[in-house]
Amino acid sequence: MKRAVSAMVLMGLGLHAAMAGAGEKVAMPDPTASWNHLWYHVLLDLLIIGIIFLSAGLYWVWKYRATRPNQIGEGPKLSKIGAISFAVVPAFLFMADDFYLAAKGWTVWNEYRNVPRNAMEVKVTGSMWNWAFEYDNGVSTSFMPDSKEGEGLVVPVGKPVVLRMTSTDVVHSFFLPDYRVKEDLMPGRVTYLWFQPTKEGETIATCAEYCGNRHSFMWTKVKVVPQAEFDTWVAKQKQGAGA
Ligand SMILES: [Cu+2]
Repeated sequence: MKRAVSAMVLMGLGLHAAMAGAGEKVAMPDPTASWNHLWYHVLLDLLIIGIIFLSAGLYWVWKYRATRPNQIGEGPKLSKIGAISFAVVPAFLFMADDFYLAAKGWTVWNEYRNVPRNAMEVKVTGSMWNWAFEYDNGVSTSFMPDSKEGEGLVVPVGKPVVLRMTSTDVVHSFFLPDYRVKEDLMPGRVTYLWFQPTKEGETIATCAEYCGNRHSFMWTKVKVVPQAEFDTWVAKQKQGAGA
């Protein structure tokens, strides 16, 4: 019994140390990659811990099964230390993992709070129930979810984008699911989030804080285009505004 418990602990700790070591090597400039990495880490940890506990459970179910009808079972006698370890060791395994993941999450969050110097800045205003974007070159766009009119957020690929955000009415939250980033918007305050558009194409951002009747319709297109196409788009928007 004691041997089974210590084998379980050693296996768990060994695997975890190996995984922790592997995690340290990953560079984390892109918040999307960092959050993804952390998420896969959580899944892997749960899988390993799950397999360890499930195997131990199944083994004991098999070992202490009834072998004849009306058998009165008798549990193994544990020493005091055995009994205490039986409760403390699995709890410690879980907690060590929780603390490790919490610390990792804290690290990713702190890194993510630093905006790259070369980031393109876009001002975002959330209102019940749409989004408006203002670029520092003077271009401004919006998106009307009902009519699907408006350009939404257009950004060039490969350049970090920082959104400086505020709200005109209630609390909203700008959520970019494909980029794993989300931040609240409040009246009278400017909050920010940044992301690294690595792939061309269209995705969506949606409000993630309940803000009234049409909250679920409060979304916008987010388009990632090549730099040249972005420059042409900016020129066209400026022309449109001037005309
Ligand atoms: Cu909202």
